[in-house]
Amino acid sequence: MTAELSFPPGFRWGVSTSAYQIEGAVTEDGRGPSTWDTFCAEPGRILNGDTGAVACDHYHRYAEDVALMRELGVDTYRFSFSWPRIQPSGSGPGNAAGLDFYDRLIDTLLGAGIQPAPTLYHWDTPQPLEDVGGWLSRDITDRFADYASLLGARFADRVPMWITINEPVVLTLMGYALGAHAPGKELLFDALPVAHHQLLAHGRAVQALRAAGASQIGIASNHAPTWPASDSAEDKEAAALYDNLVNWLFADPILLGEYPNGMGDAMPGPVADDLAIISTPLDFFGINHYAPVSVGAATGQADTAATDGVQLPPGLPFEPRPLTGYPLTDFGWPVVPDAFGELLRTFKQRYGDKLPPIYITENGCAINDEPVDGVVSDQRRIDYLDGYLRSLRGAMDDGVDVRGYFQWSLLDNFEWAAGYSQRFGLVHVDFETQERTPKASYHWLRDVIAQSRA
Ligand code: GBH
Repeated sequence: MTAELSFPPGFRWGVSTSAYQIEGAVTEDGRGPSTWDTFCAEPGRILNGDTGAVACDHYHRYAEDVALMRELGVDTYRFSFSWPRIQPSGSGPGNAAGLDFYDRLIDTLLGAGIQPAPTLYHWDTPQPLEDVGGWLSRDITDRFADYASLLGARFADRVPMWITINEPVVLTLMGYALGAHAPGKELLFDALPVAHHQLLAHGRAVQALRAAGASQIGIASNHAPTWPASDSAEDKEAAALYDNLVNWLFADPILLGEYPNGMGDAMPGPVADDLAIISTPLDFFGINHYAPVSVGAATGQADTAATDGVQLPPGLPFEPRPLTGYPLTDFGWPVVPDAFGELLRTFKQRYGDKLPPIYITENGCAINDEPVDGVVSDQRRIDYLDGYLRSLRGAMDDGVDVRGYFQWSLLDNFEWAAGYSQRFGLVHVDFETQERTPKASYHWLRDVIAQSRA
């Protein structure tokens, strides 16, 4: 079966993680508090009261984890810098011990022949910045530009690929509009400035990194093909609005220099000047993709799988509906390989020659199989990856320029509001003992990568 999964020479294979989800060591070596430490401490926020305080203890076990990557055969590792480890108060000079950790990690990766591809920000804001307004305040864009300069100055000589921000849509919706992620605000449409400030921070970080000598700079943006629940005009209109809010509100400003459908009017300005910065050309566009979503006009029967269990407030002009007829992952997300190719073709169609090369910066699924006699037989993850990789390959045959695929995730880890209940890893982690057990899907992907290089 895997023989047909052939990819062009030079196609990059990677795995992705993020700091708060794997590192642990949240009070060590001068790390400051983050919004996620705060959020996890609030009763009822995270399933089972889980926190990222220990997570995969990657802060101490990074060498073992890099060895697992090397054995898997990936050439790229996407991780994130913990902002509160580097600037504990959110501004000022770098914390030496925090920077040293990333020196060790980066040097270990390079020694193993693996290209580091760090993300500057994967949702863990230094708490002192949140205390003065967080992403609702324009000031954070200055702080983020300084943070990017600091990282560029320190690491540009050894880091060949950079990602500014992970999924600005999820921070906006889950963090500030619906309150399911840190910082837990429920502002609904008043959260829109959070989108604009992240986009502006992204553009300023691209410029700061380039000024520091970095090259190969992009973003990791989450996208879901949005399908009208029916052919009715009401459902189509609701789906189009949702599509603009979750997909194009974030990609259009970056790739076209404009907001979709006049949505810029809702943004804090000077919007036109900001858009010139936001659309600073990128070396690549990173797409995170998991599943499509079906959307219809509001009827009060919203499906909460599409909002990761969050009940949408009444009064919204749209609602996600169950997408029936597909297998579900253990998180309840539908498995629809064809939607991946559709998404990539949509990007090519929408942006044409304004679209830089694409990297898939995340794709994967929660399949919660446990070890039996030391073996994790996660055949459903293999089926998911096989289907999605073939769909991706088909889009490449249709002319979409995809340069690499980074699977989410190397390890089972802290899955945000779901705590440790959802396992996305190719490697099983026993969170009592920290024992790592490569799953069947790890061995399967290792073979796919090896064959694609043969
Ligand atoms: C990513 O978020 C995150 O970057 C990463 O930290 C996280 O661990 C990983 O994914 C797994 O969750 O419409 O049925 O697809 C992805 C966030 C996932 C949010 C899909 C919306 C919709 C469910 N998105 N989710 S569905």
